[in-house]
Amino acid sequence: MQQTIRNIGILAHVDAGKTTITEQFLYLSSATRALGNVDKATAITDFLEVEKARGISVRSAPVSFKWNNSVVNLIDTPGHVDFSAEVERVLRILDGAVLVISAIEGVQAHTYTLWNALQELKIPTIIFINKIDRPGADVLMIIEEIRKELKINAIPVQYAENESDTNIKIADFWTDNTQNNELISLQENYIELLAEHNDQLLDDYLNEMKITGIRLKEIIQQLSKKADLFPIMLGIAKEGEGIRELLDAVTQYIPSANTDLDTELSGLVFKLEHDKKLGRLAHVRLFSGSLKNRDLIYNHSLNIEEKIARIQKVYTNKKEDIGQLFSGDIGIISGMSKVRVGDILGKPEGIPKSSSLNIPLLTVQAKAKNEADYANLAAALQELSSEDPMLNFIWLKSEKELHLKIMGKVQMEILQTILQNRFEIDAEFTDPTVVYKETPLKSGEGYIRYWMPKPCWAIMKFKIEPEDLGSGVVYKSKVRVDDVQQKYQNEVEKTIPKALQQGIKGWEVTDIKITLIEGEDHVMHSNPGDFIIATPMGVLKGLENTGTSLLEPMLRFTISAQEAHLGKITSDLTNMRAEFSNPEFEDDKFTLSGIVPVSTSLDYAIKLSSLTGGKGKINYRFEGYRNCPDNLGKTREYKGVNPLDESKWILHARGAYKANEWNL
Ligand SMILES: Nc1nc2c(ncn2[C@@H]2O[C@H](COP(=O)(O)OP(=O)(O)OP(=O)(O)O)[C@@H](O)[C@H]2O)c(=O)[nH]1
Ligand SMILES: [Mg+2]
Repeated sequence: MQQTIRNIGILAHVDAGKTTITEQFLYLSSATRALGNVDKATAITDFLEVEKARGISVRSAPVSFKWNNSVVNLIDTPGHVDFSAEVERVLRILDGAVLVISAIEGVQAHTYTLWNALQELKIPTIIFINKIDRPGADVLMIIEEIRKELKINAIPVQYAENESDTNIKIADFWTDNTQNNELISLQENYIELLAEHNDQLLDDYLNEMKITGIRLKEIIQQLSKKADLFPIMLGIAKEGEGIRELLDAVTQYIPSANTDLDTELSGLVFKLEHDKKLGRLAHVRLFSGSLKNRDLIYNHSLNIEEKIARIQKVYTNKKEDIGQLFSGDIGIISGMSKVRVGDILGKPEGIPKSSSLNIPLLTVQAKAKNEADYANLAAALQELSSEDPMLNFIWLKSEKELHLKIMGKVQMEILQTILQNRFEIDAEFTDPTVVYKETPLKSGEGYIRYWMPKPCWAIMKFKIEPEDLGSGVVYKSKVRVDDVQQKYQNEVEKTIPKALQQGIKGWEVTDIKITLIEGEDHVMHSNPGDFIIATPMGVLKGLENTGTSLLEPMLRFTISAQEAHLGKITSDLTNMRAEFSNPEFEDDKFTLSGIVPVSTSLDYAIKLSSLTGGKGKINYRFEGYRNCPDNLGKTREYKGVNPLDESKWILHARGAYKANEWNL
């Protein structure tokens, strides 16, 4: 029988047991000879020093092993929201996922985010309820919670016997001839649910025919492979309970990758590392075609060809040369010096799109504790930013400032440790600031006549108008090509996004409509560069005329806690400028939802937890930007040379344009 391949991601809220499960898989499949342990800092996929020291995963980590005649490429992912970018990149290369939920903590904030993405991308997923050994674990209750909270079409394939006992046993849910009345009635309920998806089953059920467990499991398998239904399994990862069954399930409920070789190359870079000797190491999943050492391959995203040097694969803790890589598999390619994470190799058709989990809403400045390390720090951040482009690293050379975008404080602490361990740089960060944006207050015009010092000629008038929240940037030109040639107009359009990177309050400008309403070029004097230089001047002059208002990022939240804390929580929320609905009550608990600024709620999850003795929960997700009064937000100085400072700007921009380093 031909060997199949499955690329699986293991996902969960922080601490649910992903790395522990990965370790058990490796051990059980004989990929490793000793069982590693996160609590003893010996887990294979938590290999960074900082992961060992803190007991949390920070990076996605692929490993490979064989099970049931299938190659399983498993990617252990970090659960902390601050590292969502790592998970997001991995989501695009999966044939299936294991979503882990702790039997005690249940559905947590990040579980919702992950589930939404898995659904959007229609990834077949096995739900694994872990830690059923913990006192107070109630499997049936947690299954109901999962079905209700995630609004998921999920069906158990296992059952916990002797639950409140230390002798808890995981049994087959679809066993025939059971004497257990509770199980019989549960089976009936779920058969009805399954019958909604299968007409033959519905007929047989209505005709009271005997339906075997084997047949039901087959139906569940078919539906799971299409991501129409999701099996729920149970386990105690720490003790290896339920692991063999979960591994079997990976090969039964998740479809195998396309391993057809007679097709054109198509691959995606989902992770980037750096090696001192080999340079950039691109982790690639092939969706079709094949590759071998020294092949010249086409990078579709960069529109260049690069020669690959070596192809390797990580089985457990070290990389091994494999020389070639075939459709459906993942491997590590070295030799491509320009490759970036997210790049498409070969043809783009058929590569899954991405789904956004979280976007960084905070910005910080990095500083070297020792002034002499400044240039090294900049180089290190450049390298880290190529591995994680969401860091959005900006190096303002004239100000000697290093700016990054981050998701949260834990990410900042981890970055500091990585800079220390990997680059031997002592760095610190300023307090994070929310990433504000700005938008025009009213309509107005910006006029620019750039015709001195010669040779140059670009005359333009822009109309600037505010647009609805969340609408982004719209640009149009009403100027005829007789007045401004098309090639110059193209440069204007291309320069608009750069011109909007910083408005008059120092933040990115959005929700804006810009129309080029008048313009003039010159047969002799005009150059494309003149329009590139003039556009930011015209746009910023326009913004100066319209004025801008600040926008701040908002979160949509749901809080649930005990009724006794309602008064304190609502007063906290009011102080945080939250808008919220009336609470809903159930038993002695209440639930409340609304929206709140990111800037006022940064530490609220921790505060809520200490206020409620750990029982209160807050879930939130990014809602969008809203207007923010100037005195409650923050304006910044313009970074770099300001286009409104005309003579300085022209000098700077001409120099940059000539040197081909156009960087506003
Ligand atoms: N009681 C109990 N503890 C478990 C079980 N599985 C894992 N743990 C413990 O839970 C903690 C977190 O386990 P990890 O495997 O690091 O969890 P993770 O999901 O990889 O965490 P992050 O990668 O940081 O998101 C460790 O202390 C484990 O020993 C289990 O089945 N029962
Ligand atoms: Mg982990």
